[in-house]
Amino acid sequence: MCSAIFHLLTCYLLHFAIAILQGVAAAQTNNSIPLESSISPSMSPAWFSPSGRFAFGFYPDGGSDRDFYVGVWLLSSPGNITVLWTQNRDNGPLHEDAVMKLTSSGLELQQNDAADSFIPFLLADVSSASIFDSGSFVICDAYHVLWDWESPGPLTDTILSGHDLGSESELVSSFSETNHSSGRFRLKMQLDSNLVMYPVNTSDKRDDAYWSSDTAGKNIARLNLNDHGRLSLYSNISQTPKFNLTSDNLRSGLFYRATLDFDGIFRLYSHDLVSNQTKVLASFPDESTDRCRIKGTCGINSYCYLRHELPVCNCLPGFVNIDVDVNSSGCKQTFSNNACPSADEMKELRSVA
Ligand SMILES: *[C@@H]1O[C@H](CO)[C@@H](O)[C@H](O)[C@H]1NC(C)=O
Ligand SMILES: *[C@@H]1O[C@H](CO)[C@@H](O)[C@H](O)[C@H]1NC(C)=O
Ligand SMILES: *[C@@H]1O[C@H](CO)[C@@H](O)[C@H](O)[C@H]1NC(C)=O
Ligand SMILES: *[C@@H]1O[C@H](CO)[C@@H](O)[C@H](O)[C@H]1NC(C)=O
Ligand SMILES: *[C@@H]1O[C@H](CO)[C@@H](O)[C@H](O)[C@H]1NC(C)=O
Ligand SMILES: *[C@@H]1O[C@H](CO)[C@@H](O)[C@H](O)[C@H]1NC(C)=O
Ligand SMILES: *[C@@H]1O[C@H](CO)[C@@H](O)[C@H](O)[C@H]1NC(C)=O
Ligand SMILES: CC(=O)N[C@H]1CO[C@H](CO)[C@@H](O)[C@@H]1O
Repeated sequence: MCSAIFHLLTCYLLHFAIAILQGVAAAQTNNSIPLESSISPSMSPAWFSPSGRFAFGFYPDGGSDRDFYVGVWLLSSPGNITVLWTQNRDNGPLHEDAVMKLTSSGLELQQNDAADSFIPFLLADVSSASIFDSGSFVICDAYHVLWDWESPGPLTDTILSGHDLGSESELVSSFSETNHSSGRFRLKMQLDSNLVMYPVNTSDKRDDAYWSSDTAGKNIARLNLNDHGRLSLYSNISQTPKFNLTSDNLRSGLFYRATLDFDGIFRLYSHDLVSNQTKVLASFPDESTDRCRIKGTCGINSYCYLRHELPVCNCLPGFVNIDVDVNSSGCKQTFSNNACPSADEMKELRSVA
């Protein structure tokens, strides 16, 4: 709520500033992106915040330098980006010839090598866009924020300081550390006041859950991450938290985010943008949790066991990985082999989580 007012003000002031600056030399640093500006992976891949640490634009993903996605990221240390949000994460990658342009009708994405490549990100009467040192990226008309990825936004796997995961909203983990398409886990702020983690493609049933805040019926409407790195649960009427998941961090000058990581653990991170250190401040469930107890870690027809505390997925006898490169993809039957499992294999199966 606060941030909406903040954005309203910034849009208004922005417009004001542009009006004043017309005919005057451009300010040293400014985060206003004028209409008709464009970005493209090969030339100018992104629009940057004043500090240069936050950006909206094309980033390479999936371990390839030829596949790009559009999103918001943090330059967390020299040469390393931390992706905070991805647009159309499940639409497949874009290529080097893609161009994103800010026009009065929104963000237009063009890609020459695909027939259906023109995907306008439709809005009306756009006058500018801005990216801030808070990670906010907003598109404005003359006076209002028309679009903001955070509030209430099309979130992916992360919330930033000052933002909420509202009632009935959920975060969905990324596919892997380097691929930000939808992955295997979700964190949901339920209508019944419980904050719960499930594998994706399950209904909201207790039996499917692998973690919960245990606050059902406690009149909780949102999970919030504040500017001091405190994760708290709030009712929809009070400005004081009903439950704290973490406490305020006393150190200042840190940027916080909370991410449902690809391994199904929801982690609170701090980023020190001076020393460029990233730290994990809290984890839910706890890091010491047996990873095989995180439901959904291994796919269908496979079982999970720990090797050096990390989960490994093996197919049941007579099955092979659906995707040979991804053990967690689950397994399908091999029709050439329908022999019964051997006694040894049966023994191993007893440790199935
Ligand atoms: C990311 O993973 C998804 C799901 O397996 C896949 O469809 C997509 O092609 C991958 N993206 C990249 C860039 O490898
Ligand atoms: C931290 O990262 C920024 C951005 O890449 C860089 O300019 C700065 O020199 C780095 N600071 C340290 C202490 O490495
Ligand atoms: C990038 O981050 C990784 C993991 O946090 C770290 O090991 C690596 O040193 C970083 N690279 C640079 C260039 O800072
Ligand atoms: C979930 O369901 C969707 C749609 O059927 C499918 O594309 C996706 O692969 C499933 N995800 C997992 C982890 O099974
Ligand atoms: C607040 O939450 C309660 C139950 O959680 C709901 O009945 C009520 O309509 C909500 N009020 C507002 C203003 O959203
Ligand atoms: C949560 O933390 C804040 C800040 O430390 C504190 O004021 C508040 O009393 C705590 N709330 C609960 C329910 O513990
Ligand atoms: C995935 O499966 C391959 C082949 O079965 C195996 O060599 C590899 O160690 C497995 N990796 C993980 C993380 O389970
Ligand atoms: C308000 C302001 O100064 N806006 C400028 C920001 O920088 C671009 C060029 O990068 C100018 O076109 C804007 O006028």
